[in-house]
Amino acid sequence: KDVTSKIEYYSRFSPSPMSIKQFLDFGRENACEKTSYVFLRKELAVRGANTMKEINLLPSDLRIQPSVKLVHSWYIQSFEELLDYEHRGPEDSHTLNDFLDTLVKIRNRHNEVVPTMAQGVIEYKQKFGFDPFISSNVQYFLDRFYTNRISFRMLINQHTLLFGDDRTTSHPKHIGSIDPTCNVPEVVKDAYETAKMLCEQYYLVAPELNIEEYNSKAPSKAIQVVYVPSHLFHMLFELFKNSMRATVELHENSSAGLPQVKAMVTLGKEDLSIKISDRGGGVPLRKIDKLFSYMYSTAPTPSLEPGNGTQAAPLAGFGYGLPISRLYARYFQGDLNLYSMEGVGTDAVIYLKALSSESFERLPVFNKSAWRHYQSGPEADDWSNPSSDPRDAAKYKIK
Ligand code: W6P
Repeated sequence: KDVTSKIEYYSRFSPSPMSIKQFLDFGRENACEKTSYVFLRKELAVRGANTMKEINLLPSDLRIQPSVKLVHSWYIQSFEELLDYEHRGPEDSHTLNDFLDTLVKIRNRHNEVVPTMAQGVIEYKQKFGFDPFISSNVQYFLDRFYTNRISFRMLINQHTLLFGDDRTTSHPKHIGSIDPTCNVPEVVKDAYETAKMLCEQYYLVAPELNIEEYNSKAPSKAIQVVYVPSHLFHMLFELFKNSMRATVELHENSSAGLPQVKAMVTLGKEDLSIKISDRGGGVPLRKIDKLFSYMYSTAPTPSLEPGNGTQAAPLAGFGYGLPISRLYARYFQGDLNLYSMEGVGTDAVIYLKALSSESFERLPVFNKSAWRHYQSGPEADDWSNPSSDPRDAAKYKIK
């Protein structure tokens, strides 16, 4: 009956991935609150239990940091609140209303998970320094942990938007958080304008935007997709902030003005692709992986340091923006890649599935294979290392 054995029990189930199409069908035709309730009380417990099993496998030096323990306690608390519904039937209207309140409470409790985990990584780094083995464990864990969180919030949002009080205030065309006719270039412009405001606040200037569209299926039609616009906005906003910062910092003092940031939106049979290109000087290949690294990219937030309170927040670069944006892209079977040419500029490409029947959730599963990832020690590399065993050319000289 104790919470540990319940976590054991629910973690043995694998999460059930939903496709965007399923989310839609569910919300449109037989929008049945009782069915949704019965599905969610189990599915959320399963997804929560799977993640808690992985928290337990984190390196203990990291797991004992106060911030990590705090986040863990939120998961236990929310899991226990979900267990209260195990034996409450869907027929009682009190059950359904209480469940809605519980979901909102859980969502709010977990609002600060990302900055709190980042704080935990900072605490660890201050005590133990940077360790490449721990860093690869943290990368593996946080990618899965944040994907789980994205999925948890997706499920909660769908239920509360379809059946809760905020039902009437939401966009009439949307099904929960999904826009069945999400106009991609519109979201690109929207994200650009928002980033532009921040950029102008901080630097007093911002590069212009140039958008091109190629709809290979219907050349004269707007490019649309069945998608969660807030996820798309989140990714694009992050990319624009990075592109603008690089552009302004490289060209601030140039008389020629700022080079445009270009966006290209394309639609093919399988992929909907969005490329954001800047002429911000680029990033060497060696540093590209680091842009997605949780452990490299966590530094104390400058604006949170004492005596820094009145300064405008810097545009980007101190946080989890890029790795989490890539998780949003991958969550529905897409991806986010950077192609940089050092000295000139960077292309960032978001790939989405063009068909909603192909965008189903990509979810972490806690199993033996996941478990093994946390056990393996730092193995010897199986590629040559340029610094080890330097050849003395003289040895091979023919005398
Ligand atoms: C840069 C670095 C970067 C990261 C992500 C997106 C665009 C850019 N541009 O220079």
